[in-house]
Amino acid sequence: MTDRMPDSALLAARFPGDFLFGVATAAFQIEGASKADGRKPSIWDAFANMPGRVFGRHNGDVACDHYNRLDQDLDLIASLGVQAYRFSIAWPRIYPDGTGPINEKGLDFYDRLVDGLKARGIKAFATLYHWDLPLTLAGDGGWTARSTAFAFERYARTAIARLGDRLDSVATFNEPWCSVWLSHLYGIHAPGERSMDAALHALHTTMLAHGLGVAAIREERPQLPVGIVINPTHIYPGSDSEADRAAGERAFDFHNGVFFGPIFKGAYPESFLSALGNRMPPIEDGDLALISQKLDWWGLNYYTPLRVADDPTPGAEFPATKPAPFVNPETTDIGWEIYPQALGDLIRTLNARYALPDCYITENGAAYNMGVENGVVDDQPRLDYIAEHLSVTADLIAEGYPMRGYFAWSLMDNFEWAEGYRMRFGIVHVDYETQERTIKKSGHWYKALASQFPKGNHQPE
Ligand code: IFM
Repeated sequence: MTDRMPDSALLAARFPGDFLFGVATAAFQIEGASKADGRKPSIWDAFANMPGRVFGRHNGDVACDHYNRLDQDLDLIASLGVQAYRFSIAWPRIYPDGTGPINEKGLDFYDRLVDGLKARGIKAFATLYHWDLPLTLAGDGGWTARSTAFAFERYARTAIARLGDRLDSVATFNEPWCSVWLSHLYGIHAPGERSMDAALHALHTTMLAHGLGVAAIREERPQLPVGIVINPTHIYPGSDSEADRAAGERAFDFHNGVFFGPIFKGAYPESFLSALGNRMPPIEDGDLALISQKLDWWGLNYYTPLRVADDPTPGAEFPATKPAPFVNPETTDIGWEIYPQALGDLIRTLNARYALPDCYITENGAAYNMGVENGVVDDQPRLDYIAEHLSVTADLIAEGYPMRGYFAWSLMDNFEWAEGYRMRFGIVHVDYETQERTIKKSGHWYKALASQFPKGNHQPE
């Protein structure tokens, strides 16, 4: 191992004592046990089992076998010295058909999970939807059908009625950009649809489900902090030309504004509506008021910026942009440009445009695929990536932005969606043959940092 370790004590001193350090995962990516205790398939089980959708036809049947190794994994989280764990609840474990009878055994698993966190003094940050829509609901049109929003509302109410007393925080959705555009327009994620019309319907159903979910959560547990996790991108125009700058604005509205607008301003962006509004599903009276209920916090998942140029092709569909070259040629193993300053630019831009509540960085991390050698995983580039992004986060705090916590993505290597298991984001390595977990160099470093904040009592010098 090299000893190029950014000094964790110096970095820690730049954060307030109540800043939360955590690690994050999602149900489908780690749990496995896809048929256990009454769980039925989600759209991701079906998608992964179709040839050509996921690298190597990998699927979530076993994943990290977390469902069967819960206590050991909770001990692992505790051993990392973090104060919080962000996980998602699998809707198909709770309502295997999306609606219909509750599956108590599914709830029992999350009972054990939150109890296990409490017993170890770790805060529980739950996400209700991290992409595993019960497959039965696809029969009605999945996220393109308004009825799915009401199915989500019921699921949210049930989950919070049972678990809400021990949660520290709940998010309705993880990254609606992915479950809307990536899944229904670009076809990369389940259900693999490539239609603007389908995507526009999925957009409004998702926003409505968020609003109905917030109301249901508040009815069940009025004191439980509620938010949503979004993955906005900072958009840099490829040049200073008027055309590229206008393309950047359209891209902002399409990739960010369609979520931030309805949630934080009660309206979809005007440019988006004038281009595509006639293809949106009906927006019924009261929808936007529900969607824009005040939130207690929002979560930012940040990895890389987006660089765009104008696409002058006649008839190019909104936002009519094409990719512009990276500025930093350095990428992570998944091919994403490393550009930490975009995290700062993004937070400043979003706060200038919207009245935002407290922010948690609910995901940040890097894909690097190095393995175990002599019992050690030397993932220095991941360590550097995390340290640099934390340094930008500390700058933002110094500027007065309400950054309240940081969750490393991910606790451990896991099912990276269309990339299968070939892309590794963990600060803990997983050997998928033996299920052995090995804390990587980045994980040891992160532990040294997080451990300086025992229960949020760190005193900056
Ligand atoms: O693995 C995903 C996660 O599920 C959502 N945010 C991005 C991560 C890396 O691609």
